[in-house]
Amino acid sequence: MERTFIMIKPDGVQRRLVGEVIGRFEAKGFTLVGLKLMSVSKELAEEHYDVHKERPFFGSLVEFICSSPVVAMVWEGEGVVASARKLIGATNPLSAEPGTIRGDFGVSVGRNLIHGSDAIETAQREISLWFNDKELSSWNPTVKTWLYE
Ligand code: DAT
Ligand code: MG
Repeated sequence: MERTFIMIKPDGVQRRLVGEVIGRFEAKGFTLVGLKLMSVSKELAEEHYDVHKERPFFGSLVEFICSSPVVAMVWEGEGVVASARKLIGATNPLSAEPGTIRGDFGVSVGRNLIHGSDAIETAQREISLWFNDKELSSWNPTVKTWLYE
């Protein structure tokens, strides 16, 4: 089953949006298989955002991610990687559609509340970067007969 890595960034935690975000993923029908609140080291933040290391905002992005705790999660379900990106919305919250997390709760790109893996291969890389196997639970969601035909 497909999995994706989702992180509620420091602004999302500080603004008390953890329950709201988890509620949206649950209500959609995805399954939570990993969850932890954590302070992020500079090394982990730099590795996570390695693809952006040449961008002008890289330093401030890493500093921001390390500034206050984040909530790291792994969610599971058919098509969850692409669907999570839709639930999250466009990178710039001002351009993000209403009904998306960024569209409903954000006003600036440097405070866009949440990260979601952008492709299946990225998700695999990010999940193994943030979680070890023992921190992930494969469980049988009994609701699935009401979610999938
Ligand atoms: P996304 O998080 O939607 O995948 P991204 O991978 O292009 O977006 O960028 C990673 C994060 O970097 C993004 O969530 C916020 C920050 N960022 C991106 N573009 C930025 C910019 N032009 N100025 C400041 N921060 C930016
Ligand atoms: Mg990205």
